[in-house]
Amino acid sequence: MFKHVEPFPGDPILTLNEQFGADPRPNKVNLSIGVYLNDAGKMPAMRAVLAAETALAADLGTRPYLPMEGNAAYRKAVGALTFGDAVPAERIAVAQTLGGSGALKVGGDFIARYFPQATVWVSDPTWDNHHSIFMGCGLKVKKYRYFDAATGLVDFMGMLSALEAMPAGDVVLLHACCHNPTGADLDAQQWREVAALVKRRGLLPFFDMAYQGFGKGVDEDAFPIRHFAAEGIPLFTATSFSKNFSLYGERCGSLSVVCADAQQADNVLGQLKATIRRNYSNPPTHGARIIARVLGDDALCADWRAELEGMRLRVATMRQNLYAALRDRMPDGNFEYLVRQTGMFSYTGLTPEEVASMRAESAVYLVGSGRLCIAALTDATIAPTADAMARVLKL
Ligand code: PLP
Ligand code: TYF
Repeated sequence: MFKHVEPFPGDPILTLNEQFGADPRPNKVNLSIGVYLNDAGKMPAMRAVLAAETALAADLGTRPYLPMEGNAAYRKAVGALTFGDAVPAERIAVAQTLGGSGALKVGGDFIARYFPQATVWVSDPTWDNHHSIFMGCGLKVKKYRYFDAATGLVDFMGMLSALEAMPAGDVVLLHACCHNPTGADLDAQQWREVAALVKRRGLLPFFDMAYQGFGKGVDEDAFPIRHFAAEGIPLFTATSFSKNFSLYGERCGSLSVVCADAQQADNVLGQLKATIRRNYSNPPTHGARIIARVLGDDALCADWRAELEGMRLRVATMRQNLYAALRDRMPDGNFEYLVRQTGMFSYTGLTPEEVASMRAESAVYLVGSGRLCIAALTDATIAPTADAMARVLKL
């Protein structure tokens, strides 16, 4: 019956993570999967999350299904966290989703139904799963110029000319901050230019914000989304609380659609509900209750923001320290890209062969593309990582 089912080659990142788990070498360093670790090398349980969870434990009660669109308090708080006061809430359809991935899937299904001719344009390179998710929705996916390997920064002119050439009505996927996998982001002025172009050309932006708070700050990272929305551009936004609440397995995210008026937003929300109903019916309760409680309580929210800011600054310090360690070992090398890129990742420019050699000889794991997860570095792993890079680069 199942003879025609081919083996799954595995996800490039998740497979590496499994290989890392099975690696018996005690000094191994995992800089492959995109997770934030604290300086003890552990995934943190955030203070405000634990406080909210303790309070919720006193009030467990029954566990009915949530509505298709999710927890109402969560949706309201997430809308405010994403959009600030850029547009009235009544014009935004917000659904609770299964992480950022679920938001992309629900959004992709909606696009496939209401904009079936649209191509989804993703940056070259992008998170691999963008291709998989949108193609899985039956959409055509194409790449736009984004990264300049020579500078390690955005090829902004290349990006603008690619956007200029897209047919009106096509969807353009934009990383709001902390570009995965390159760490190369646009600055505020560049975002303003992109907004003007998108508006003039009638493109439909789909923001993916999986790392809010890890770039410049919680509100600063949402700037492009708020700016586009304030410019009156209809848009989609997928957000994720996996990293900034360290709640990976709770699968908390959101999909928002900014519409022209409240009537359209009502209709769009209705069709998001229909999409959710035929995918998984309704989202889980626990993580959304925690997040709604934290975001809805001034003291807990301030504590969450403060702890997240500490995490953001720790990543920035790891960037500086890796940069300094590489410069010490390879004075002729150019590692400026590390301190010019932002967020949880950097694209090192290491080849797949060099990455494989680092893994085989030094037990330091990067993604084959050369992506290094800065957020997983610690004081203890900077030196072995720099040593491993120096060994393969031989500068
Ligand atoms: N989008 C990007 C760019 C990501 O890097 C990730 C996670 O790594 C996601 C979406 C999905 O996030 P989640 O784990 O919440 O599904
Ligand atoms: O490291 C990355 O880019 C991600 C990590 O459900 C990830 O692929 C892992 C599991 C998941 C979503 C994202």
